[in-house]
Amino acid sequence: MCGDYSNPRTRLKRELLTGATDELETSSSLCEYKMAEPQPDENCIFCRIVAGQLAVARVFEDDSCVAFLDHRPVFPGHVLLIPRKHYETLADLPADQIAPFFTNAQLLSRAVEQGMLAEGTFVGINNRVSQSVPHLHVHVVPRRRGDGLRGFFWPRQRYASDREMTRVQGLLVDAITAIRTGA
Ligand code: TR5
Repeated sequence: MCGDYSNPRTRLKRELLTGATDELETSSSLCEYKMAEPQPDENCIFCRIVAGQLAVARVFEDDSCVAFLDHRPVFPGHVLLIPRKHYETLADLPADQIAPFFTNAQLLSRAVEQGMLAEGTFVGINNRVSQSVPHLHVHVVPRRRGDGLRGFFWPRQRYASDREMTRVQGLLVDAITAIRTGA
């Protein structure tokens, strides 16, 4: 198991698997577990943006989130939505923050479309791989037909067989069940 025990979720997993509790309070289920409040990280560029220490072109903010223009946009109007608190990836976002966060992502996807007279948007999150800033952020990029971006940015492949596709389906169904039941 990977060993970043400063991450409460990782520590909880270890606690569940080994019974080790360190200084943490024990918890009988993931639902009861109290996540430690994340502290602003002075080395994090997005925490510094939230704190107003770096000038950015803000387009939206509320109690939980800030949104601003990406300074190297894919297209003009490319916005980043971030939680004020320092959560590294989507997996780290607490359950009670999911609705506010994605409600704001929806608002921004409407606003980017409307404000930029775009035909659509691309909405995406890099988690760890290709994530250059380790503070959760949603990209909202205005899209137009013929704008040069082709769906996802990567080449596609086919499953080797229907059986292989079924095998992968099973892996994901099992993982989803394990996460939902805390197994
Ligand atoms: O590669 P990922 O998905 O992590 O996206 C990070 C995004 O943050 C990139 O699209 C960058 O262009 C954007 N970024 C990085 C900085 C920055 C920013 N957007 C606005 N203002 C920024 N400042 C002041 N500093 C950055 N390092």
